[in-house]
Amino acid sequence: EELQRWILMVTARAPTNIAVIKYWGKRDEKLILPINDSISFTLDPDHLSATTTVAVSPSFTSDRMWLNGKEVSLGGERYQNCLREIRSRGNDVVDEKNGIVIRKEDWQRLHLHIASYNNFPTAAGLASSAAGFACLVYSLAKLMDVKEKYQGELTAIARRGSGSACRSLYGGVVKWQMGKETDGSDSIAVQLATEKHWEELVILVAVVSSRQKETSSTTGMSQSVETSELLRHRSQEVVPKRVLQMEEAIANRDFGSFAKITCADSNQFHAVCLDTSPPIFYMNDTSHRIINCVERWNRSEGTPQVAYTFDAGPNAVMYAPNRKVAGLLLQRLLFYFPPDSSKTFSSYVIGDTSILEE
Ligand code: 2P0
Repeated sequence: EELQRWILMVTARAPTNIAVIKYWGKRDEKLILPINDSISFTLDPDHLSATTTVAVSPSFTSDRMWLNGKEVSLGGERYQNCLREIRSRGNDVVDEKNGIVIRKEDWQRLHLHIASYNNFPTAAGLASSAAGFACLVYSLAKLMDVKEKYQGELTAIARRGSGSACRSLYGGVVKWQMGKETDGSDSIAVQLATEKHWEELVILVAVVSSRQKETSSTTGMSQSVETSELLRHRSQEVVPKRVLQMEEAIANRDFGSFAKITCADSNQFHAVCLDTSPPIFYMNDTSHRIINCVERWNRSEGTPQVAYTFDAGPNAVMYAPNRKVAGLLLQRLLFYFPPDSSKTFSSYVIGDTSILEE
């Protein structure tokens, strides 16, 4: 009995990622298999990341999870799929110093406690599921000493939590290849370039509204697949070519091409949302003003200075080629959205990531 009073834990951190070629639409909703490839940049873990501690102990009587200090249900199918897939791959874990011996088959009966925190407000409408599920899968894999049988196996498990989560298991530039198998074994993320590849690039996040979005990504993309003809054209004709162009632009650090493709892909994604029945509106007036501001600046310079991209919400993410241009961008944003306006727009800069808050 005395020997059973132990707890073993692992803590890990995973950042969120921002897609420049968007994932929108599933061909298999249960396995979370997409209808096109997507490409994203994983952010620096100091900002917009999830930190998760997973613990196992013979004294735990059920699997439990706390998110930002509040207990949440693990009953959902996505959590259950991730837990089951990781558990079935668990290995023997022996901690001789503390006399802990866990056999691989024990993972099926031992219970887990999971505590996860986001270092950014969940309510800010910035993707938290990507960082959250990537971090959960990674920390559980460490705890249970899971070894990948093939490169990217863990990304395929994170994908079962949330599609975009598979891209957060790697840093730098990551491609989620849609794959062609029906079991999803080849629908994995691959790293296209490390974080060292394009170090001068600055990513700026402007929080336009912290209101929760009305249509979840999961629901929205399902409605788009059902009703949008533009999405069929996008996934079959546009994205395959765009992915190749984007890979080339990134490999060459060609900011002009990168910016053009990034903006075009964001705009087509939001056009697909409008083409959905009933239409989905993720951007608001402020989002549109930011697009205008960037487009006018880019046009006046004759070559793209910055790129913008918007996900399933009104917040803007902007890419600048270096700190100097990022500074000029921030100046422009502060001019158009002054901090002392009646809306008490305030700004704070956290390293390379600046957040404008309404
Ligand atoms: C992306 N988004 O590529 C796109 C762009 C939103 C717009 O991935 O149903 O939360 O969990 O697979 O991953 C958001 O979708 O959806 C997303 P599920 P997810 O980043």
